[in-house]
Amino acid sequence: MAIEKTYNMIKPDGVKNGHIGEIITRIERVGLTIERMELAMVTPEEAQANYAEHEGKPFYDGLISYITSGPVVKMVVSGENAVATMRKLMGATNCAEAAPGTIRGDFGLTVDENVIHGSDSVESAEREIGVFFGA
Ligand code: D4T
Repeated sequence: MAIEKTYNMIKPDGVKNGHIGEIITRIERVGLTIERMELAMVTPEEAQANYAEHEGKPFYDGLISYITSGPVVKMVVSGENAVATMRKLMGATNCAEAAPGTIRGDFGLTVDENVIHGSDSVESAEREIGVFFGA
């Protein structure tokens, strides 16, 4: 199994509601490595680049204003199978459907404020790390 890198981001609701520590604990506990980490605001340019695939959808404008509404924690996480492992830890996109024990299942209630982002493939991770940390 190859070592992968993935991009994760604790979203504004996760930061505002005080879940940074517990989320980081879960990532470390499973054996993944946090390689880079920064508390920052997402700029409108970064938000548009990250969510280009959703432009035109009914939830797009709300998504951009939410993700730029307060500080986030940007992370590069690495380890064996890091992309799939992080998505397993995060749970389903909609917190209302995410299983108990997952980050979204435990710390969120809705799809529009869903606590954490994680890349869906190694290719997306490379692109997103470029968007949020530079080349
Ligand atoms: P992210 O990208 O935030 O990790 O989420 P996912 O990869 O799990 O889910 P996604 O790309 O389908 O959605 C991106 C982002 O949009 C929000 N969203 C999504 C929303 O507000 N309303 C919706 O109906 C959907 C489908 C939540 C995550």
